[in-house]
Amino acid sequence: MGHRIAVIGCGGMGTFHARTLAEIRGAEVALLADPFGGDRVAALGAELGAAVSEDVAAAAVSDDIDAVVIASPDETHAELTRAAMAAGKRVLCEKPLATTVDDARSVVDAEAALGRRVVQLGFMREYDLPHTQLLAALDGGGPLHLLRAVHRNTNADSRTDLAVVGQSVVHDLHSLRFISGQEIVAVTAYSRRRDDGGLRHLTLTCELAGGALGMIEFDDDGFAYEVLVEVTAERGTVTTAGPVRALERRDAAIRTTIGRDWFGWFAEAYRMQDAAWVRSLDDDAASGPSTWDGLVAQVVVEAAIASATTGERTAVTPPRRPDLFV
Ligand code: ISE
Repeated sequence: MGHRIAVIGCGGMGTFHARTLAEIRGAEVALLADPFGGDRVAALGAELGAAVSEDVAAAAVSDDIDAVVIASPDETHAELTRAAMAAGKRVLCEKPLATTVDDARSVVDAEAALGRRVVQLGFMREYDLPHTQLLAALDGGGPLHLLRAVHRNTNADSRTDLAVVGQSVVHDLHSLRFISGQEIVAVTAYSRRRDDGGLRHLTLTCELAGGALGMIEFDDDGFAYEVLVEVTAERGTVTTAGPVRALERRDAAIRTTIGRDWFGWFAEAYRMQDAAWVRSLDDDAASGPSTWDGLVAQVVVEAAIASATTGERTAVTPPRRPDLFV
């Protein structure tokens, strides 16, 4: 027996969380909620010994559980998080926190009103071993000058700009923030679009408050799923992986080691994240990436979309920061 957890939204991500949590000591997956789950989620419930419901709103506040993982569609994250918080639940909310700045701010304000952190946001790269090693290697390296983040996805079909930037590039924006410890103050986007107008390639030059430059290179329709980070500091350059991978991909034996999606690349990071969240449930307050990180990221997401639309350098207006997150 452990913390009784509801997983809300049991598509690819929610199913992954449910199976991952079921392996973690101190966690009991008690409830799976998905309005469209059907036989698939019923089978998952049977596999994990969890109750199954189609009512996500009720699941978020159920007396039968004490913590909630929110992995439902992005536009439902903020409302479900607010409801779960109001019902006294601890929350692990998948990114993005919301699909609008106003919605993200409403969650931050609701948590600030509670006076303690109860939500962890699913920016799981903070738990990824290469990212943590890179951070450790930068210790003592002096001021940061240049951060480069490469993100290749394998989506053959177009997505809206909000989906591309708000679901995917948001990870890279958060990486720049947590690696540098600096806020992004302005963004300049260059983009190449697909024939139907969807974003395929996006580069974002991010000016950081401390003077460093962040470069994000994003491809929504790459050959395989890859995420790389390289940071140049005063006394050297550190990278999470060598760019030679792109050439090695021609070799079939190596190609199989690079997967088509993030479940392979980041599986261990998700496990570490979920385990850290379960451990934190024994503490009085949540830790890890916060709703504040989600709000700041969403503000930059909107600036990046504006820049990709106008082609202009776009300043980022910092949101008001409640004391809880200082
Ligand atoms: C997806 O939603 C994720 O969360 C992955 O981590 C990210 O790399 C991918 O681009 C997103 O679409």
